[in-house]
Amino acid sequence: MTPDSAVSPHVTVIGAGLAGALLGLLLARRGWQVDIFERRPDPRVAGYEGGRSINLALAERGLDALRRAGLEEAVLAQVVMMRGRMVHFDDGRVELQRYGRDDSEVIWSVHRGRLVMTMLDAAEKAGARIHFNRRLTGVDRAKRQLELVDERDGSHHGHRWQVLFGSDGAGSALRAWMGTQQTLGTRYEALGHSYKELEIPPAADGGWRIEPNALHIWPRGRYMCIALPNTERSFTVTLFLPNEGEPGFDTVHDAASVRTLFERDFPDALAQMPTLEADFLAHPTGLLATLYLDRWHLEGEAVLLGDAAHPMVPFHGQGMNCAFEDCVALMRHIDAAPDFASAFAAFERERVPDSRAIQQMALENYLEMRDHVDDEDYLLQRELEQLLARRHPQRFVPRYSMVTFHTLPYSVAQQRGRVQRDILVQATAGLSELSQVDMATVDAQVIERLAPLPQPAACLDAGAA
Ligand code: FAD
Ligand code: E1W
Repeated sequence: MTPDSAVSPHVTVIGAGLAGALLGLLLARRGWQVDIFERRPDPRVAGYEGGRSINLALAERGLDALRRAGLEEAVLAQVVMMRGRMVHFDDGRVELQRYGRDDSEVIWSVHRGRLVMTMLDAAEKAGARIHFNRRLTGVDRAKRQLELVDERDGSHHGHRWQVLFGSDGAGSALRAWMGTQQTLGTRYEALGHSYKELEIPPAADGGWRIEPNALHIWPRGRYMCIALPNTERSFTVTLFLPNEGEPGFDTVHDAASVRTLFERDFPDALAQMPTLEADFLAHPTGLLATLYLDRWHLEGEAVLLGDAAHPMVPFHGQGMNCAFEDCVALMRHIDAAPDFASAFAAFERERVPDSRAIQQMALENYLEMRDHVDDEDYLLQRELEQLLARRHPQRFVPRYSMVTFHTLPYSVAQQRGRVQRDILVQATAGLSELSQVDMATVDAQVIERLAPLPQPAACLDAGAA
């Protein structure tokens, strides 16, 4: 479908966050007349007031989408490379565990606000109209009229719509309204854990206080801290704790209790956090949950994407990456389908299984990082995994790598990950060293059960030919 072939070339996007800004840009580039409505003020004027983590890990899926949008260069000019996870063990040991094979397999720490602003500038240049301070509060389906409120003065505004794109995040107002028109098949799963953003500022001499080219993790069993570098040479630290318990956000709730927790469990981080108590008290506590939906669209009238369609826990660092991948997939279906109803249905059919897969893998990654990083069986399995990845680079690709450095569908990464784990568990059962593993049998298993992955370069060549 093209804007010329459509009944109306007007489309309306709700939310100018990560997904909304990119989708608005892609739609405008194709010639659609785009109106984007955003609850908050223009971050380019008002300064970015992101209520959530100030930086994000950008991986291959997100970068691939930005590349297609022509924004790779502009975005890579504002990132910090992260080569691996720097694990801070509770005995004080620190170890860098590389994410990939070499510096071609790394992830990038990017400032959320700056990234959104880069995309908004490009969207406006492409002709999109962005309306800030406009919160969606209601939809009139018969009159095709939106109700919007300006939160600064409470004033009400209207807008005529033809097709609605819901990129208004995890608390989506459009999703809530769609749920009043048809069953969406929603299932909410609270994690029982929340998070708080803290800071490691630059050193007195303006330098980095800890290693900049890594994602730092302090795993502590049922809870943990992480830190991502900012280009300003500071780090955004995120503390993840159960809502209740020892420790939990119910008992860690004031300056004294947060200092006690950090003195006991995160002393090396505490030494670099002069504003710990002030940050803890000033910043909101964020909830974590997964929301599964069976339906993402209402006929050809409305569709959900990004966090509005599939809120997930953040432990794989894929929420934004997945939202960007959604935008590219949705555009592909709009291009190919005869009308919005069939485009949205095809998008839903393709992406619901993939979003389920990354939602589940994100949950599993929380347990893996908090608990297993120093468990013996787990370490032997990881050792064998690395060996198999070297022996069968086309077939045995660690699940983390399939998710982070590849663009094959998440559901394929999950399925191959199951087969790989099965091979690792079977091959190491009852063993304590790599030298005891029967490699001939394991190699045969890999060849039998894991078809070679298509090579990205080969795909491109085949496409060009
Ligand atoms: P959002 O970015 O939330 O954007 C929604 C927009 O809609 C906002 O601008 C909002 O103001 C606006 N809006 C909301 N309601 C309305 C309304 N009624 N009317 C109009 N506008 C409205 N992902 C990664 O890929 N890597 C990471 O490292 C990573 N780390 C994370 C760490 C934490 C602690 C958390 C919580 C999440 C993390 N994520 C990460 C996930 C990522 O933040 C989300 O997946 C991503 O923001 C989703 O983009 P979105 O555009 O769908 O939603
Ligand atoms: C990444 C918020 C966030 C973002 C991330 C990651 C994690 C832990 C978290 C996953 C990971 C990059 N991860 N797993 N092991 N090390 N890192 O890869 O984005 Cl909590």
